[in-house]
Amino acid sequence: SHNKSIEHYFSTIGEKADEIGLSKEKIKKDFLQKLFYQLGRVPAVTTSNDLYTALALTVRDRVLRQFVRSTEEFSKKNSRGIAYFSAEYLPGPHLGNNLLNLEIVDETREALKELDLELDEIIEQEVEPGLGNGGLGRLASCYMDSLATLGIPAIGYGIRYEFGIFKQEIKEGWQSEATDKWLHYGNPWEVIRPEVSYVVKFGGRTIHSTNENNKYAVEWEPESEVVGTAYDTPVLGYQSNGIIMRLWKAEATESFDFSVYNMGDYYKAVEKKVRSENITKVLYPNDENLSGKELRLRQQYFFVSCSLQDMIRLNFVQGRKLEEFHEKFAIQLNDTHPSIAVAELMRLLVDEHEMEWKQAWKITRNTFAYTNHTLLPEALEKWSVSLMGRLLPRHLEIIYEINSRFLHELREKGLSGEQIARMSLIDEHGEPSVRMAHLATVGSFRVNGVSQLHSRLLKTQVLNDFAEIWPDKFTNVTNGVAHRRFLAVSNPGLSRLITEKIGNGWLTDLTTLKRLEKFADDEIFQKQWMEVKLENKKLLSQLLEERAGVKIDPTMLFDVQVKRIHEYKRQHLMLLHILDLYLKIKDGKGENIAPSAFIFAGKAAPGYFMAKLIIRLVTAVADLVNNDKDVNKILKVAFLPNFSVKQAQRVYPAADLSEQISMAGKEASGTGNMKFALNGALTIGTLDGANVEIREEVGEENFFLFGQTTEEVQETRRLGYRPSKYYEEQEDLERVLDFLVSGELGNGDHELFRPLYNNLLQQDPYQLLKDFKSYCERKHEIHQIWKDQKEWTRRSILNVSRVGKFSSDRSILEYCQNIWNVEPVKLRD
Ligand code: GPU
Repeated sequence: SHNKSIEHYFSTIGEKADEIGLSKEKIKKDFLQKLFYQLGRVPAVTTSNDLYTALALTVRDRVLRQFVRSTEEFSKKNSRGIAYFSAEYLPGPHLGNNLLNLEIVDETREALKELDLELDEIIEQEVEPGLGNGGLGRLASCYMDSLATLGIPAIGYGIRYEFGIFKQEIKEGWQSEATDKWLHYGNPWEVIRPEVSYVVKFGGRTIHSTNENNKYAVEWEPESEVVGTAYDTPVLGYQSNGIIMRLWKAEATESFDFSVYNMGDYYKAVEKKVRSENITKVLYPNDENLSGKELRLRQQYFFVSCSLQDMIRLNFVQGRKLEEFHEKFAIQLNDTHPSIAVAELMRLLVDEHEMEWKQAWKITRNTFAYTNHTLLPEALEKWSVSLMGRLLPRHLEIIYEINSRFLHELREKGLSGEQIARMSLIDEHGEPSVRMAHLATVGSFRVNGVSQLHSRLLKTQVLNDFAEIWPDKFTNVTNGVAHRRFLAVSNPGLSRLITEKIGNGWLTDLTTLKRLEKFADDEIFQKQWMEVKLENKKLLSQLLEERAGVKIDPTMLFDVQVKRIHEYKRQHLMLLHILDLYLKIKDGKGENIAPSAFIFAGKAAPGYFMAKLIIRLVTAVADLVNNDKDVNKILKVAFLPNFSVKQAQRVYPAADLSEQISMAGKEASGTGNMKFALNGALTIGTLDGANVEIREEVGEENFFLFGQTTEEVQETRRLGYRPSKYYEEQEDLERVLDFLVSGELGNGDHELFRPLYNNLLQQDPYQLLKDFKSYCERKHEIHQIWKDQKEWTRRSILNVSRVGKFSSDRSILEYCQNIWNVEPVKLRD
């Protein structure tokens, strides 16, 4: 059926597949032309990057064609457009995904084969844009995929970081960071729009006056200005639509350069240029932690201001009045990183477009919706009032004005002084600061969390005061994942098997996977299912041998935890358990242990000592286990360096067991949990984030639950948690913890892991010791079930057939219905 729909679509406007380049012949011809005319190469003399670039350019033409068509359609419909504001995106490699969406994978493979080239090798060349830290950035890109597929007029605004998330290398067991030069080989996917650019001001002072019409007016006299230029990357949806991700790059303004230049100070002019361009130089590598750095606030304001100016321009281009802005657009704030937008839109409307405050506020509050992605106190953004006043003096005034009107409202409602202080946009404790989550909540028409549990905790705890006065403002949208990328593109074996059984309807409606359920007990199907998994595990084994130097028998149980390294995610709980198994085997008590490969990957924020020490512990445990002849037939441990979307696509298809073991109440949703389940891994997990809903969907008998609930965690803390109690009471635990400081790990250095040991025994803020026992028990049970491969496979099939809910298509439809009030625009019949 491939090509049908696109062919059909274009045939309605009188074009044939060959003309629009979907045939093998045309792809081959264009590829050779790109190679020759764009790169000056003939097939006999090329580098692998030439081949990649030529193919990418060939595909890009087709992508752009789709995009232009959709833009025309969208503008005819003139429905409300969605602007997704996100400081991070993690699109992953474009090529394979675009081929799938254009439905030209086979044609392209054939075309290349005729030239003696391998499509998969070329795809492998791509360097992905690492413009995000982890889940939040990847979610933004999953949503772009679904917005495009569902035909929703949308644009993703963000920052074109010159250096994305650092490249992680492991040196002597430690993480080391190298700069990510993702643009080094060029970027064939973006289109530069030099004429789409805006001036952004910083610093200086405000001048308040009454103008000639006797109107109160404020002028912002900045200290400096930079220009933001748009770089567009088309994001294709499955079969038809395309939307853009518009990323801003900072450049020096001409006027500023010239004025200094004319004064004869050439170096000063250049210095200014360098300083301006610094803004979009590098992504802050902190995940769920504040940097509090001025440059970060500059980045946030810079991209938000460019984006809002761009939207206001679009609003006028489309012949609309500014008063209708909120009818034309909804803006989704991806966490508080872009929340300065609330003040910026007010500034643009009131100061630059001379709108009355009240009307501007009505528009603003009907434009923004805010998604919260964490409850961790250390991740709730705050900016010191003094920094904000220095960098964005007018915005600080606006925030004070919003706040004074808001607090006035609260007083009228009769709230207590204490409650009002808690709700204020300004935190007066210690150094005064602006609470960005409060600004986002007050300035939005809707606030959502990212899983049922998280949204409930948001309402009852972190933003409880707000939920009480505005109960209808709060809602939930459980996260989802781009299943086309994370199943169709990255797991072709399983996709083929599924499609053979139930057809390919799952590509556009993941819930149709439930048709697989009736084959869960089918022995032939089980066997095919196991074969696919085994093939995927062989591929991952090869990768692990290359990248981690660890040889793994692909028949082992692949027990995997891949995600950012964070204490709350408890990678170290998994490590304590591995050490427990190690010691048992050494004692000759390993008879019940299923041969297991423990696979880790993930980056630690460069300044987060404990997280880096956890990585060091993974490599130390790997050294110990992999080199011990008594153990290494039963256990292997590997750390796959530099986890990325590209790596992720090779990991999920090969996993048997998915580790989702955060302390309950801490993981807002998790999305890796969904990707694993979709690829047939079973989950061991706590009742945290979306695990709760995954378990609900797959059935409790198909989910390995352990650990305390959120309520129990909180009760434990309330009662005065003393972790050493568990150390004293549980011999196994005592032995494992003491082993950390025995000198047997980390080349005989007793002190290496002392900080971790002390942390666990003295504070254990994430209650690992309390959950250790139930975790080990569950693991034991898992190992017994693993031995029954049929039973395991049956559960694996059931898991896949029941996770249809977790497509990002479903999430986006919920945003449309419950938040944005827009209907998907269907381009085809
Ligand atoms: N998340 Br806040 C990030 O990846 N980075 C952040 O700065 C913040 C949240 C994650 C959550 O930890 C994860 O639970 C969630 O699934 C994801 O955002 C997407 O909502």
